[in-house]
Amino acid sequence: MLKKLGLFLSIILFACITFAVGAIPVAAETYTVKMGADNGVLKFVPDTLQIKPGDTVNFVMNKLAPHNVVFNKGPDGANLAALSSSKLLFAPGQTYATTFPQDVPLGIYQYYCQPHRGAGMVASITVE
Ligand SMILES: [Cu+2]
Repeated sequence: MLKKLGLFLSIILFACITFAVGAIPVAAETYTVKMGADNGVLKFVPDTLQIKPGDTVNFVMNKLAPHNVVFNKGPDGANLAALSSSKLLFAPGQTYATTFPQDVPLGIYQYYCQPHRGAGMVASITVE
């Protein structure tokens, strides 16, 4: 009887700890994506990225201006316009930061740079 009670109590305790640990909010991260590779290639670097809801992606103007960030494909319900910025960045170091909200639909978000889309300046961000 006591043994059973002990087991029961340890299960409850384990459940409480698991819940408490799960409830601790994970701090949002900020990722940097360079616009234009250091070696002079028209690319976003990195051109694939895994993030979580709530994270921010900071696009930094690097080489071969001008660049911008236009999201054109995402999971159902994604607000692609809210993530995009058609404003062109020219000066190295200029930034455009976009935050993926906590309630953002999970999936793959594809984006491109308007002036260099034809040159292959396309990339994606996976929210998981
Ligand atoms: Cu560009």
